[in-house]
Amino acid sequence: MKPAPFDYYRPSTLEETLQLLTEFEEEAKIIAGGQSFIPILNMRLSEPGVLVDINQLSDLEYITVEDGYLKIGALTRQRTLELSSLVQQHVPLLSEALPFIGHLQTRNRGTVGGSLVHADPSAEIPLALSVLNAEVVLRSTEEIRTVEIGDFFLTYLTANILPHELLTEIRIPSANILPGYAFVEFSRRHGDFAIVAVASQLAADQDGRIHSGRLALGGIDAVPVVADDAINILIGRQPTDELINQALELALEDADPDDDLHASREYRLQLARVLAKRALLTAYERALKRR
Ligand SMILES: Cc1cc2nc3c(=O)[nH]c(=O)nc-3n(C[C@@H](O)[C@H](O)[C@H](O)COP(=O)(O)OP(=O)(O)OC[C@H]3O[C@@H](n4cnc5c(N)ncnc54)[C@H](O)[C@@H]3O)c2cc1C
Repeated sequence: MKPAPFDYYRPSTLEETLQLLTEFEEEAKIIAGGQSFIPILNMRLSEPGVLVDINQLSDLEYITVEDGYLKIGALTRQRTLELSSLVQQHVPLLSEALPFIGHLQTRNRGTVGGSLVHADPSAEIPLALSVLNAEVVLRSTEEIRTVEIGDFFLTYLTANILPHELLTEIRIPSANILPGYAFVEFSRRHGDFAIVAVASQLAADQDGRIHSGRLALGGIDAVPVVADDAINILIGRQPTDELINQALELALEDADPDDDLHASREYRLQLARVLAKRALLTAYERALKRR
C-alpha cells in the first residue's frame, strides 16, 4: 500500500519546525528516521494531512557531557550513539543495548528521539533510559517542558507528548549511572524486537553488599516496568539465589503481559525471570570489579 496524500514540509530551523507544529496541531506528524513511521503511513494506520520532516535539523544531532548530564540530541542516529566513545565511557549500559536494535541499516537511519516517541514496550532505548532514570526535553513555541522518563510512556505506542511539541533532547544525570550494569534480551532472530528485555544497574560496597540499584523490564507490560521495590530487597546485602528469586517474584507481581503471536503470557513471565536474574548477576559482577 501507499500512504494517503499529505503536504510535505522540510523545515531547516527549530523555530520553523515549532511554528509548523503550532500551525497544524493534530493534522501534522513529525518524521525523523522513518523506520517505524513509514510502515505506519504505508499501511494507512495514520493519515496525517501534513508531514514535517525534521532531518534538516542538524543542531539536534549531538552527544555531550555537561552540567552533570550526558545529553543526546533527539535526532542523533542510533548507530552514532552505538559508536560514541563518550557513551561507551560514561554510559556503557547504552552501548550494550544499542546493537540489539533492528539492523545496521535501521540504526543508521533510526533516531533516539523517534524510538522514544514511538514508545514500543519492547524497544531497547526506552528500556535503557528507564533504568537510567533519564529526562526528556519537549519544546513548543510556548514552553520547554522536562519530563522524567517514568512519566513519559503512557501505554502501548503512546507517549506523553502533545501534537505541537518536539522532543529535542534526552538527558541522563551522571548521578544516576551506577558502576555495575547489564542489558540482556531474547528475540527469535537477531534484529527482531525483543520478546523480553531487561536492563539493570547496581553498585556494591567494599564488602560486596549492594548499596543502590535499578531494574527495568521490557516486553512484559504496556510500558517499561521499573522494579524499585524488588531492588530494595537486595539493598544492604550480598545477592544470593534465594534473595534474587524473592526480588524477582516482587518485580513480576503486577506484570501483565499479553498472549500474542510471538509468545504466551506464561512464556514471557518465565523469560523475564531468567533474563532478570542474568542481568542482576552480570551487573553485580561488574559492580564488584568497579568498586
Ligand atoms: C526491520 C526493522 C527492525 C526494527 N527492530 C527494532 C528493534 O529491535 N528495536 C527497536 O527499538 N526498534 C526497532 N525498529 C524500529 C526502529 O528502527 C526505529 O528507529 C524507531 O522505532 C523510530 O525511530 P525513527 O527515528 O525511525 O522514528 P520515525 O519512524 O520517524 O517516527 C516514529 C514516531 O516518533 C515521532 N517522532 C520522531 N521524532 C520525533 C521528535 N523528535 N519529536 C516528536 N516526535 C517524534 C514520529 O512522529 C512518529 O510518531 C525496527 C525497525 C525496522 C524497520
